Amino acid sequence: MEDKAFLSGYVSIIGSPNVGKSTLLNSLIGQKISIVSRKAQTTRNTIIGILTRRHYQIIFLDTPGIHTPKNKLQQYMVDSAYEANRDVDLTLFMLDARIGLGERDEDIMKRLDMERTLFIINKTDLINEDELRDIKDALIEKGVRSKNIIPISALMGAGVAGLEDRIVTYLSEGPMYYPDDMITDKTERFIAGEIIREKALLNLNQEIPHGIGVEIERMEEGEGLVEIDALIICEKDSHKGIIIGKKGTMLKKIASESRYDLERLFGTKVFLSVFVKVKKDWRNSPSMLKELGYRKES
Ligand SMILES: Nc1nc2c(ncn2[C@@H]2O[C@H](COP(=O)(O)OP(=O)(O)OP(=O)(O)O)[C@@H](O)[C@H]2O)c(=O)[nH]1
Ligand SMILES: [Mg+2]
Repeated sequence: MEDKAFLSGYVSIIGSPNVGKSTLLNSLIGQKISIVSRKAQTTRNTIIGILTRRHYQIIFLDTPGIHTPKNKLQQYMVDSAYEANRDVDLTLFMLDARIGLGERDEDIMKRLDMERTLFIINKTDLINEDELRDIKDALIEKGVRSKNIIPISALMGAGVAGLEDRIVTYLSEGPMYYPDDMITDKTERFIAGEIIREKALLNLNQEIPHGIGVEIERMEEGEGLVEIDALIICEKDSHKGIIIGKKGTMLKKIASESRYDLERLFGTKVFLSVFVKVKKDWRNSPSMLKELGYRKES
């Protein structure tokens, strides 16, 4: 009997902020590689997740939510999302079932190749059958074929295995682009910074977390431990005070939650020290954006 050909391909996950793109990536890969929070604009860079099975490899691109940019950081985020969608074999265009098809979604749809797009209605655990039918109808009215509409709950894992099977039908004969034990292109250093940013997002309110950047200043492996010095960058002195909190309680909380996740990530003890520094308007500073990895080397 002849061996089955190996299939591979690139699949982007795009959509408005907060619809659950990173949750889906983590669910497909089976490990947390992209940070998640209930706040919009959590993901800032395109994160690659690699899924390798016996007969195929899928390279997923989790992208920042598409929104109207108000500063250079946000412009970078939106550009990254559209760029990731170029030359892919398939686009997963994701909607939040509670919101349905928003105005911005219609603009995004105009830029998609309908033949190579699956429409993913996520968070179906939060709606009923009638509401789901209404969203499907709205999509069909826009010219989407009903077989290309896939309801899932990324958080609960419902429909995710079926989605993977559908994705495989869009792959073509090709190489294994990455080694089979590699699940992301991001370095441990990058993921460490993201984990700290996630804990800041979870613990801080209003505009503060959106103005935060995390720089890993030092990361060294010692005997049975990893030492990490991190810097949280924020935009205002008043923000710095809030991030540190009364008697340092907020910063301690962010650091200890981060350490917990980092120890699981590295499978070893972690010594983490986190400092806070103000850099006014860093989200519009080309040199700071570059330093934090939000701008291409030029
Ligand atoms: N109930 C429910 N919540 C979900 C589901 N998928 C994601 N969420 C929640 O939705 C919020 C946003 O999830 P993310 O995965 O960060 O969303 P995103 O699209 O990557 O967001 P950005 O990176 O900001 O564009 C988080 O609080 C998730 O736990 C789902 O299927 N059901
Ligand atoms: Mg995300």
